[in-house]
Amino acid sequence: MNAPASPPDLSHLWMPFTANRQFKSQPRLLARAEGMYYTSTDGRQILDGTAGLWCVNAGHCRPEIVQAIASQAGEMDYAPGFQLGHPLAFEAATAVASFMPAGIDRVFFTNSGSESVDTALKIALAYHRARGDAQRTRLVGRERGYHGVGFGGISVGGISANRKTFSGALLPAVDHLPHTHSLEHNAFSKGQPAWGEHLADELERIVALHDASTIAAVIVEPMAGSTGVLVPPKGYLQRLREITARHGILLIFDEVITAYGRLGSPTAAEHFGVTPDIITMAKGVSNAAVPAGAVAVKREVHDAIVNGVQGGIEFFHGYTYSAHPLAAAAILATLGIYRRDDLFGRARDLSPAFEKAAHALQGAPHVIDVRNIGLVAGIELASRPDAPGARAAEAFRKCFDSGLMVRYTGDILAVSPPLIIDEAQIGELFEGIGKVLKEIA
Ligand code: PXG
Ligand code: PLP
Repeated sequence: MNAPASPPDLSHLWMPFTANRQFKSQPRLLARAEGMYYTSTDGRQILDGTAGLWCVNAGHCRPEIVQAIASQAGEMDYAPGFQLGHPLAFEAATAVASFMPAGIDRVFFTNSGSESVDTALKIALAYHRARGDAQRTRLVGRERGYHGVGFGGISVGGISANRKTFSGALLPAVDHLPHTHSLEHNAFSKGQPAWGEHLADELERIVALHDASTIAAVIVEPMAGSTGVLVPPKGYLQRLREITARHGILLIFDEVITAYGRLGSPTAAEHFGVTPDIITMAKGVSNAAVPAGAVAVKREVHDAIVNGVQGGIEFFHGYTYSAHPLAAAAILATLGIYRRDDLFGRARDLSPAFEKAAHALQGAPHVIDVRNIGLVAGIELASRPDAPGARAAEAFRKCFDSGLMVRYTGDILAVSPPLIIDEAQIGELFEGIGKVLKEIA
């Protein structure tokens, strides 16, 4: 299909997380996608360096996924998920469980990462209540954490821009761990940085302040993606696990970005060898072909809630579209591709070349840090003195104009391509970024 002759009316759509007025004065519109590439409405090929928004892990428009969605849409478009079921929903849950660490095999479906986070926080509260620990209501998040945009997610999240407008309405009992980012100690680390394990001990201070008996859960991204690729220091997640377990606090890994191969393993939990109690996911679970998310829960946590009541509904929570048939079909087709093509193994095999190409940017203009793990890299730029974020924004626009899609947050560029990328494309991506960095002031 060719690009429409005249551009659409841009005025009605209120765009998410976008500078609307600026965008509409200079729109960048995408028309098609296949494999590693987008095509813009002006007919340019753009190498997808970000898997869309960290979600198209198997590459774009995979025929098996397209076919699964299309045939399901013709067979049964929708089925209520409350008090009724459909076989694909159960099959999709079984498939999701097969990618999770042993024992984390009860699955609740949502439509997004934000919904997965709110669902996980509610499960944590319900778990303690079911066990007679109803006073455990406090939640602990982390600075620079991103857990989506629901009220639960922004409450435990640690991004001030996402919180300040809504600060009067955030959840009342929330604390935050310090973030683990330190250029002073860890600049240009490859993989997990050496410094920062002790930052997990801050949890002990929070426990000492409030008493463990009031704390329900700790939620962290095992690798914080959104706020600029913050790789966990060596030993840090292990220490968080040890402290939470000792105090009966649930540990939630928000794996919306990390699940399904980003680090070269099915989950970050498996990658780091740390097993939480609850894992949230979205994005890669359906290759983003249909909006979908899920929460995978340790069997004991599920059983405490589901076996903890006499009769009737055990957990008062759910979405109209939980396990939507099109989502279930997309999930099954996607997970089938991951397994058949061993895409996580591919990501693991490519990660040394990816690391090398990323770190070749050390010494490029403006670059003050490069960090990486699996198939994700963060390239931090020095900020312009009077305009934080402006340099990365310009780099993003220039990359797009030169046929490369990257992400930026603040003055950090993030690269997280589909796992089907090849070595030549990895070279193209980082060399292209290097070229753009030379062109901007
Ligand atoms: N948790 C984590 C860890 C995420 O990364 C969400 C929750 C929310 O998911 P939904 O599906 O509600 O958006 C996310 C989403 C970026 C970017 O450029 C990151 C996300 C979304 C959009 C852009 O860093 N992460
Ligand atoms: N608002 C109203 C008025 C509704 O009736 C519903 C669902 O029935 C919702 C919100 C929640 O929508 P969803 O289940 O898609 O999250």
